Amino acid sequence: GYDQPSCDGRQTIVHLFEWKWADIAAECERFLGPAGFCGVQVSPPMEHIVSAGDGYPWWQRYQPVSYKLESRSGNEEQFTDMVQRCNAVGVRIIVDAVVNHMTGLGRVGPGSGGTDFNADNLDFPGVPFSSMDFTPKDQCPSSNGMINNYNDPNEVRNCYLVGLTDLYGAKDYVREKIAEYFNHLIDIGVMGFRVDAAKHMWPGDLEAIQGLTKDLSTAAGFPSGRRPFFFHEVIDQGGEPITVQEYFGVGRTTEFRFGKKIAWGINSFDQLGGVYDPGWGMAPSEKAVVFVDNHDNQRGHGGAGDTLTHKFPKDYRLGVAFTLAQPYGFARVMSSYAFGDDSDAGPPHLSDYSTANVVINSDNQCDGGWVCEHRWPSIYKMVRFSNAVKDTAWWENYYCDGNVVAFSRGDKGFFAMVKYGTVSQTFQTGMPAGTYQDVVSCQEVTVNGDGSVHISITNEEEPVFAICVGCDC
Ligand code: QV4
Ligand code: CA
Repeated sequence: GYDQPSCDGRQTIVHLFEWKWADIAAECERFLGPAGFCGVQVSPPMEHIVSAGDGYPWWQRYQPVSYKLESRSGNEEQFTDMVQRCNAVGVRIIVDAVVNHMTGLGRVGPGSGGTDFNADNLDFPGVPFSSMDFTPKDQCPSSNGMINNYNDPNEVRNCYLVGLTDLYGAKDYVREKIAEYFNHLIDIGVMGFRVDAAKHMWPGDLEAIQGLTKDLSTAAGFPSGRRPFFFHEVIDQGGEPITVQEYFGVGRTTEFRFGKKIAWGINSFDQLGGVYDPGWGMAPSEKAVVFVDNHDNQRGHGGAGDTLTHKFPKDYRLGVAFTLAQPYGFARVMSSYAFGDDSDAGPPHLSDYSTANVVINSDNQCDGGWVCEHRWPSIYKMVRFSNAVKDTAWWENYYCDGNVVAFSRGDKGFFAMVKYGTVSQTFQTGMPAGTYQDVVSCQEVTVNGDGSVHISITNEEEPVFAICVGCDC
């Protein structure tokens, strides 16, 4: 089904936000493959607007001009090379698919691939889309044609999201053009799609579009008959008529409530036990994509508020480590660039505003404005833990005293973290007796015959401990 990633059971993807294709290819080979990542969510690869007037912001890439693979991250040849090199080391590519709309009103060409267009005339010759391919005005109930009222599903789906020209997903031609874009990417070897603004598309239209997609490419190493993985960006925090549940037939959904729960829970450990709250309408585990923050809410865009980010490194590490240790949802790790107070700022760039290379220092951490949370030890090492415990049920032996949280994952793993100071304490695990190495600190511990273990967490900046069967430090 659409909700199953195809990466041999690996459990975590990373969003390499605004990275160039050549850098992602290198990162797959030198880091993500060995670390056990399932895949990479890449920035939208299609042709987009170029807006000097707005200072070449990151959000240019959420305004499609055509489905040519010509973006700030590179061209089609570079994209294909990335997909092949990542696939070769078992890391799959997930494309951020912006198909609810084309550019904002008032925008004119050329786009990043040199293609002309005129948004006010609804003319996008690079696809081509013309005025007949956009949602007819009489389908949008709002007075100015924009989405103002999120309590009206017709308005949310049929009007313009912040002035973005809304594609008419009910139309066969539109569905076919979007599916053609997806199939082109599937032929190149991608594994799946994060559907941008899916809340603004009718689930029935998505079902029709996805129904036109090919199975994953066997030439790229996928088993025959495998459907692409789809997850849908639906910001549902309760309180609006559009819910994540409407999208379960077409894949997984982004579960924004999880990130909020993590922020609250890191603030007050007592709340962490309730990260999955079905009473709040949260998606069941097998339908949820979970994350601590994303490229929007880390900078005050969609769904912001109560969000942990790399700007608070210790809390952030605790939040992500806990996310990767616990059993709910399919996890995505954010990898950012520094943006200070400028929420529009694009990625690190050269004087011509082309994206700068990612810089990796001798300590394996990033530089040059790239934050690379995914390389922080207590984050990437927990990817190994989550892979090792994947077949276990919900957590067991859950312990929380307000300052320390610990739990085991069946007979495969045990996790603990501390909020303030250090800890030296005995805990109950479900693990077989033996000697294990904490994947984070590399210290050795012994699990006794009764499953108990005495551990010490002494690194106050990275106060996370995890042992698992078959994991080395
Ligand atoms: C401006 C005016 C409008 C006017 C319009 C047309 O503000 O009033 O109608 O011009 O003249 C940018 C600008 C925005 C501008 C718009 C159109 O910020 O001011 O409108 O472009 O030119 C990203 C950014 C947006 C950005 C957009 C397109 O976050 O700021 O808009 O890209 O470049 C909701 C949705 C959810 C969405 C979230 C942000 O339910 O789906 O808002 N999240 C996704 C992406 C997000 C992206 C989009 C959707 C759109 O994750 O990154 O928006 O593709 O919660
Ligand atoms: Ca729409």
